[in-house]
Amino acid sequence: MARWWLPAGAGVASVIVFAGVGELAAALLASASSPFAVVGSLLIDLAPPWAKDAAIALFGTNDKAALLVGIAIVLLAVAAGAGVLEARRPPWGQVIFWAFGGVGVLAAMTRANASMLAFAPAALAAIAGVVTLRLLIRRLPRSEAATPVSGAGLPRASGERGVDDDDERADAAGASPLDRRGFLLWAGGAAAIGALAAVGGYALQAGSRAVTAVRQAIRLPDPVSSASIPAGAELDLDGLSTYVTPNAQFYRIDTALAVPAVEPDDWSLRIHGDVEQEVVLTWKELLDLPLEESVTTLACVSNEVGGGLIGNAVWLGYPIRELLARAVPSADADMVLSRSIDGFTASTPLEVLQDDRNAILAVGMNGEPLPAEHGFPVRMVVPGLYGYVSATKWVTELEVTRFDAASAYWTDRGWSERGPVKLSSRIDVPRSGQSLSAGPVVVAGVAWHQHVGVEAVDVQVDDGPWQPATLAAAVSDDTWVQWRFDWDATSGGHTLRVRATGADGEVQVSKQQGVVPDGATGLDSRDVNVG
Ligand SMILES: Nc1nc2c(c(=O)[nH]1)N[C@H]1C(S)=C(S)[C@@H](COP(=O)(O)O)O[C@H]1N2
Ligand SMILES: [Mo]
Repeated sequence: MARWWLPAGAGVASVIVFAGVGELAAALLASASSPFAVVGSLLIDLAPPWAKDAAIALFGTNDKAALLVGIAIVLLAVAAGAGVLEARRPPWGQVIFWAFGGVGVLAAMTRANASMLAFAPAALAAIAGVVTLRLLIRRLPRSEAATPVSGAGLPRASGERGVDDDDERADAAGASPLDRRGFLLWAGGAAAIGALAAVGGYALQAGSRAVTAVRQAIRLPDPVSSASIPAGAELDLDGLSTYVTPNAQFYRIDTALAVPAVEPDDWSLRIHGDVEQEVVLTWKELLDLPLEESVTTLACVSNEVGGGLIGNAVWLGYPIRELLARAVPSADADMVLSRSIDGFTASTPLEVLQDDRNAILAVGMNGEPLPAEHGFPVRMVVPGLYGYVSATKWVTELEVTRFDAASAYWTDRGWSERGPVKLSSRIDVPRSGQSLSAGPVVVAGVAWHQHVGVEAVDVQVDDGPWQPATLAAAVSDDTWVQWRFDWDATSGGHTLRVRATGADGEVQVSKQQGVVPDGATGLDSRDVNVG
């Protein structure tokens, strides 16, 4: 049998593992980032019009399927070559697999509204492919692994591999070459596992594919009242977080291994528990209600001082207080336990959902239906509380109850049962490591104290006095506010510190505390070197 046959098989088995891990990871981590799908989409975007026309002429409406089959054929052929290459000129076969992964990562990251984990499926696929390839090539039967060396005992050209190298390889890897039958079992097993993962991953994504299609077709109703963002809210400084955080950049935190795929037509919200009147609300009923736009900054209790687990969005939704009024909570109830379709729960003080703040059932985020990973079709947004006690995504139930009668997901894991957002501030610019020169330097960032408001922000240089920063405008106290401080920088190393003061006179706590159990405290600082 030809020398290349088994190594080529190793390459093919490895690429099947590559594809399988890619699909499975896409299903679990980053819906819509399957390496196949994103590379296909990239090719469609890059294809010149004549190629598109030709494809449609040839394959009609099956042009997309044809494209995927085409990608698969090219992938298999190149992978077979990579297997042969790896047997003869390692690590060039692995390099080809890394390149597969690189193309997948690039294609995923350049998609419009790519999630932050978009790179993961292709990256994990590449790792799995390379590991499989190395594993299989090391187990190649000796006779097959050999390079074309003519005649034993002849000196080999440097860099060429010969039979003896097998022993080295075996020692290093702790794996020894197998006989042909054993090798075929390994390669076949790897391919079978890969194929299973691919089919499983593809099937797991079926729900999210269907929901993605439904989501794209949704046209949300116009709000009865729109949010208007004052021109002065956006300082528009390079490196400063924008006032409104684009959906693709919005942090994502949840316990969902796979993003729940919820069909709006199957969705309903049940309000029950200590209420006079149980209320059930369907998607259609919700969309028929007068929906309002509001701007609210959402923050995670796990956000470290200076961290990025915070974002500000324009939400479209309906006040929860109105729905609670229909249900009529009993007089002794003090908490609403919201529950998502995947079992996550949050405990929100009843009075917070009944006062005049914009505690809403949200259906829209920054002008589009909620992205799947941000709770499509419906989530809660409550100004002033950390997400873990208020911002239930894929919400399906509001149970009116008492703090002494029920507890929520994170409370059962050591976090506080209540989670008001702590007054805090962050330095965005200068970025760490940014090169600065003496003279005027802009220091800027954001500060927040949701539902209370930020009164002032001060900046301290080294151990100098606290100096007032300028605050930008904001829609309301429920959002963060940008600030800037114009610093006359002198050469040398300096430490910049920021401290916010709330509208209630509270000064940001400078004592450092970790995030458990109810949010971090401390001041954000930046060490800079002025040249
Ligand atoms: N269903 C569900 N909703 C959830 C969570 C979750 O794990 N599951 N996490 C909460 C936490 S801890 C936060 S900080 C916010 C984050 O919302 P985001 O991912 O849209 O930024 O969602 C909240 N809602
Ligand atoms: Mo969170």
